[in-house]
Amino acid sequence: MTGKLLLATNNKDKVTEIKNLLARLDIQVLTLKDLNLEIDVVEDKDTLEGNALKKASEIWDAARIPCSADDTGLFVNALNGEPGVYSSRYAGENVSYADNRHKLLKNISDVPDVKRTARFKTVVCYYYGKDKYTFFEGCCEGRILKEERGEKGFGYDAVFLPDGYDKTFGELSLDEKNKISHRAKAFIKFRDYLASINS
Ligand code: ITT
Repeated sequence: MTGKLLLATNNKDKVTEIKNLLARLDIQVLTLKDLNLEIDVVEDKDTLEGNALKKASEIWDAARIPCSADDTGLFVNALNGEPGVYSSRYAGENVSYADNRHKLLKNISDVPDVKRTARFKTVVCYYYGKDKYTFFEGCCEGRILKEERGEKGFGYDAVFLPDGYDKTFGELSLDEKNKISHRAKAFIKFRDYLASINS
């Protein structure tokens, strides 16, 4: 595929992962920073799809370049799916990743190991023209540990142990996380779609 793709995110950790995932495509991957675009889309929808579409469409309106936005949440079964869509501001507005992790660990401190199951889910919205868009999704099942392990990754990575692994996302390298993560699964579907429509 040739052409441009604008990553509609202000999260530099996500940019690193997504650039790695799309590296093999013949495409110019641009960031908001590359275009000096300062846009902070308010994520006020109550679904990942709603927020991903809102981010992608508002940034397409501003840049008129095909763009992808992903919205991701960590859904913890013992907390009825919290923090879910509200993962970035679980501990309040303008909080750190660590604040969110601490609140999560506190809220499930009494939950026994077998009930600490959780999943990350990512929805990617590819927006390529006025009201022209499509979605791709990916999930990763795992469980929440009782304490943090590892300094790699970002967000809730240090407390999430993916099923079948003895290392948390905070202990896995970027390449290892990008083989199994929610975002990887969604972006690999997206990458294959882009490759297929341009082959
Ligand atoms: P943009 O909306 O600008 O893309 P964001 O940080 O708000 O950035 P999301 O809404 O997709 O991104 O993600 C919500 C939060 O979920 C994010 O701030 C992290 O705390 C957490 N998160 C997302 N992806 C994650 C991952 O792969 N590993 C760990 N935590 C993640």
